[in-house]
Amino acid sequence: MPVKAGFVSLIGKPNAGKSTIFNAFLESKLSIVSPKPQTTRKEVVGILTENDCQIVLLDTPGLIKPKYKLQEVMMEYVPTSLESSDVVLVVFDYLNYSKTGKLISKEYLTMIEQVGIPKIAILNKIDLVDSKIQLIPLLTAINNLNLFDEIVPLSAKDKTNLDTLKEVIIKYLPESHFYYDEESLSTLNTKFFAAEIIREKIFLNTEEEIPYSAEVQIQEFIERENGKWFISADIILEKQSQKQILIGKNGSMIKQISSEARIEIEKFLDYPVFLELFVKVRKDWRNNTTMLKSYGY
Ligand SMILES: Nc1nc2c(ncn2[C@@H]2O[C@H](COP(=O)(O)OP(=O)(O)OP(=O)(O)O)[C@@H](O)[C@H]2O)c(=O)[nH]1
Ligand SMILES: [Mg+2]
Repeated sequence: MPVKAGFVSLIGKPNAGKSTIFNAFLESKLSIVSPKPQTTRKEVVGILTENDCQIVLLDTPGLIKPKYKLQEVMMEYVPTSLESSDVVLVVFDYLNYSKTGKLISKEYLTMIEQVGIPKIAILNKIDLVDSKIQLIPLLTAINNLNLFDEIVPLSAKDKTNLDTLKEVIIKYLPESHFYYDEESLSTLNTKFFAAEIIREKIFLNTEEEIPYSAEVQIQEFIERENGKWFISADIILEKQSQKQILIGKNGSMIKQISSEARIEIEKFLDYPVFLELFVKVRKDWRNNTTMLKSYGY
């Protein structure tokens, strides 16, 4: 039997649940998740290989109108992911639609319209309805776009209907050789995931502009005695006042972030880790092209 393989991008508004779907689908937490919008900043690659198919899933930053350079770069990942994709999954979430009554901006609708690949709409967060009837307005609105080959309602949180999603993706996947080793989970390295885990803990523990002004750079990632790994990372902020908040009273906030991050990094790597965090200030880094480049954007 011929094998199928291809690249599948996940796009949609911030907070729609793209990264939660990505992790649930891959049964592995590779992409960071938070209740705040704009958690994902770069393309995250995850690979699912089964006997006769390989799905290379691409998680992307939520669609926004950029207000500063970092957001401009974040939005460049979306068309780039689409260009390399064989199938696109556009995520709509029940909660956002029930609050705003809006599906997606015209600009991004046009972008999706123009890609000549199969398009699957995902209606996420269906766990929030008591009755399926409540989904009808959103289903109708998606259907009226006349854009999608399929619509899959699911709950990434409850992991319902993910098998249907997989079947639908495979249906539209081209016949192709595998792109990566069957054992590969991602093309990204452990440094990337460690930095992302630290960034997630910043998103979960801090408020207002701090998570958006924070960048994480791994400085050292080395094995020390007895198989214990030493990781040191810089957390870069934009202002001195943010540094004080992130450190917290007697260092309580940074200790909390560091402890949560270390536990999760250890779980991810499956070995003990010593994590050291340094908080630095680089004025207005989000608008500085040279700094953004040096941070891998
Ligand atoms: N109730 C419910 N909440 C969900 C579901 N999927 C995701 N969420 C929540 O929605 C929030 C946003 O989830 P993310 O996966 O980070 O969303 P995203 O689309 O990746 O967001 P960005 O990276 O900011 O673009 C988190 O609080 C999730 O727990 C779902 O199926 N049901
Ligand atoms: Mg995300």
